[in-house]
Amino acid sequence: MGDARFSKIHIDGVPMRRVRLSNGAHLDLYDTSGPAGHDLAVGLPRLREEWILERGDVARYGGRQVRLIDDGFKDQDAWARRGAEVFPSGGRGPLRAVGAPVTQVAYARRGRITREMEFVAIREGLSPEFVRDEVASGRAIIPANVNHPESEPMIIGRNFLVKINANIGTSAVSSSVSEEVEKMTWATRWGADTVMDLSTGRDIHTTREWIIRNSPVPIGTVPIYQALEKAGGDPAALSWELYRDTLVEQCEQGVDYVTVHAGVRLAYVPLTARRTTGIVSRGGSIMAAWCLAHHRESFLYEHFEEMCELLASYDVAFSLGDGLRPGSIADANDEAQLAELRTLGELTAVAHAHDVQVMIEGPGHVPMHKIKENVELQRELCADTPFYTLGPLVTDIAPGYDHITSGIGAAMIGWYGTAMLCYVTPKEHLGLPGKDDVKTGVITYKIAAHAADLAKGHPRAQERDDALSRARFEFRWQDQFDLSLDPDTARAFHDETLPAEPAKTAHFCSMCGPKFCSMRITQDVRRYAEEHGLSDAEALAGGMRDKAAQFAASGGRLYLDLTPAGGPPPDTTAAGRPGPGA
Ligand code: IRN
Ligand code: FE2
Repeated sequence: MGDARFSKIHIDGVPMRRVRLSNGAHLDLYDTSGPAGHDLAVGLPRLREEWILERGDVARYGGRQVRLIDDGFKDQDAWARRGAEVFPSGGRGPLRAVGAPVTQVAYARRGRITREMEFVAIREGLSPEFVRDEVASGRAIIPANVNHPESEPMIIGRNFLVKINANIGTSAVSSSVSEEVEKMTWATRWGADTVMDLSTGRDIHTTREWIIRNSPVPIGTVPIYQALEKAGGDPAALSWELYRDTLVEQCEQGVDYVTVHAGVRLAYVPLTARRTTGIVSRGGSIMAAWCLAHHRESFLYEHFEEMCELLASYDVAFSLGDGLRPGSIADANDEAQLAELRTLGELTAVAHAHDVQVMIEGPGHVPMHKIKENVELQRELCADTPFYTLGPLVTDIAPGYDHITSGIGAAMIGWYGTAMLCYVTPKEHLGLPGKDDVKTGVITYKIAAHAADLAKGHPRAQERDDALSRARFEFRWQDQFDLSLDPDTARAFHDETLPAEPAKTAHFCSMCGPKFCSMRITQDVRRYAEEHGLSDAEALAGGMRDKAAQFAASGGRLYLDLTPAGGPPPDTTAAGRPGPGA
């Protein structure tokens, strides 16, 4: 998309993608792709650094990053080694609060509008006061770790644009650091609002360092994954101390929000015994295994207040994990799921009391008729905090197509008020997503989120649809491509059948051919009406008669006016000509 019809512009410092239309107009679109053309080994410019420092409530200290970075870089390729000299943060120690919480919610509650809130207000087209009030109430969060100054502020809440998250990350059997950085960049290019690094296996710290330093969007993680690696892969060997150290390490590095499965309590584990698919959450199953092995209450639940104090001093947000989410249609909205949700409500109140930002994770696998109840219960039990759901998949019968089964649920749940949708790729349940899967997942979820924005009546959402509809009606093909979520695919599909440049201005495409284009006929009708002083209905009748006469005169042959270079279009049989064997 690097051509002249697109450009990155800044409105009061906020990046937008300007689409220049062929009729002289333009449309500015929300843009998640971040600054272009930087050196990966140096990282992105630190947009927020000054904002953070001028507040005067954080200080640098000797963190533990440098040593860990050295460990992690043992067998990376050359570009990675070069970066090791630069990272982390130019060798400086991480920032941490010197006293009171340095969270966006703490500022908002004191009535303060931060630079982050101003940025978000421009991005969303709303007033900074509204943004502040939503954050103060806990209805929205701005994930913004003081150690991730490279991020461009964004907001997650039911009264803002619906956001989407893309999961990436290495596993023990697949993928390298550079591949994951590329996936992150790729995901934000297509519109991911946040990215979660779910790396397991080797080099977790290093992978994350590269991702954070180059990410213009907030980064989320599930710290229990790294803690489990440190425990040698044995859940029973986990401890609060090991977990806490891992959490500190990630806060120092710049992780913006963390999934914490603190709602998986010992007493809830038996509730999953008769489920069709038991516990499907990775983090949930790790915690359940720990609780059972020690026959003790979850250390995440017991040490929750300590965790709040820690997160408050970096402004890391909680994403309270749904460790007991249903993993099948049969298990949707069952007692295990709802018991956990009630506990998440209780923990929300604790986090809010500590001025920590919170959102709540939700399912999973839920049939359409049980989706609404999920949103209503979450709102009621969790004080209207942002809901962040994984899909949900509305049926289990389509492995290989779970971006679609879940995209349906995502659109519905977004419409009911879910603030962020965690994407599902076609590889779900089958394997680790590659680059193509990441793009498919992101585009699918942009569709779901945008459909929800439209249904919720967001004026900016409608604007884009109207612009594209007009371009389609006026046969401005280039504009139609440029306004679409995936211009490359739209253009490629069009060009498959009509590749010639004149076809980009033609008043038809190969779907209907020149004579059967409804939009062209409508335009002809309007012109006919103007010329003959008729009403639209009269003109339509007249126009259709004329068309019928023309068609009959042509002997019923289509594509009279245009035979593209390289032979006739392949779908002429569809237009009534005899097919093979006829
Ligand atoms: C989102 C909503 N519910 C779950 N998610 C995401 O699932 C969560 O944010 C994380 O990215 C991913 C893996 O979570 P589990 O399987 O460890 O629960
Ligand atoms: Fe699943």
